[in-house]
Amino acid sequence: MSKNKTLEALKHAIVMGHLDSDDEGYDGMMEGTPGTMELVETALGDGIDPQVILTTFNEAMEKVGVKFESGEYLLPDMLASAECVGEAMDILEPKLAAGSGSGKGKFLIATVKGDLHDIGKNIVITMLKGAGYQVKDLGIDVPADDIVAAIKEYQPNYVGLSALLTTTMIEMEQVVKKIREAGFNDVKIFIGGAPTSEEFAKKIGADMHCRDAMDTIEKIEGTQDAS
Ligand code: B12
Repeated sequence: MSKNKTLEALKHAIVMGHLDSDDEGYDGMMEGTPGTMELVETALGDGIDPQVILTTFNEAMEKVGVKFESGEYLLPDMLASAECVGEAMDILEPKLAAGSGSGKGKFLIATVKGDLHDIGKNIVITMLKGAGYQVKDLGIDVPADDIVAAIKEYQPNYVGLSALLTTTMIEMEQVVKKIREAGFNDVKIFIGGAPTSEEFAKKIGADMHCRDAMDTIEKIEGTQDAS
């Protein structure tokens, strides 16, 4: 299979929630054919850059989102695709984090209260580790007060907040407010997640908005150059 075909097949497998060859996928017909796990191994074996594989994950999940929005997919279908990416990240993570140190600073990250999405956050974590940052992950659905308490304990240089819902991105404003009220004025606050934007980051007083994991690395390295 050519590299492009492998990536197309991988995207299709994720969209269809086809985890591995034992799994029947969304249409119940895919058992016995290579699934997400086998195709990620094939892609790596073909020498495809793990970053390119990550982009394929993104494209697949975009497509899943469109299917959900149109009513073609229900929640369990979206979850099946999410599971594919989650499991496949376990294969990719060691490749992306290879050769990492932890000397560039501490990064505390959380998905804000009310929000259960963590695929994007986990990709950002892997990339940060790979770039040499020490990362503390507070997980999903994290209340503002818990984030502030963790800052006190962990003393990070950076705090990252993730939200995928228009209803939960509003929570970020509370978190930023509480962090600053608690006197943590030097910690740099990064935000991300599909509904967020640079304009929104400015509005709520966050220091940085990042479109994706690559953008996060570029921007955080920019803050290192500046210091
Ligand atoms: C997978 C998924 C789920 C899974 C999540 C599983 C998991 N473990 O994460 C499940 C099935 C649980 C789910 C549930 C729901 N979902 Co959902 N979900 C998605 C979907 C399809 C993909 C999200 C994803 O993983 N994208 C891939 C990753 C790699 O991209 P990303 O998250 O954007 O992350 C990148 C950047 O944003 C950035 N980034 C992200 N976070 C951070 C943080 C920092 C600090 C930085 C710097 C950068 C950064 O870097 C990341 C990597 O490049 C999206 C569709 C979409 N297009 O986003 C809908 C979507 C987000 N969900 C949606 C909805 C409505 C829901 C539900 C309300 C459905 C329901 N009726 O119950 C629930 C809400 C549950 C909750 N309380 O959170 C809507 C949101 C609509 C809106 N505008 O608010 C979307 C957009 C689908 C749609 N088109 O309608 N969902």
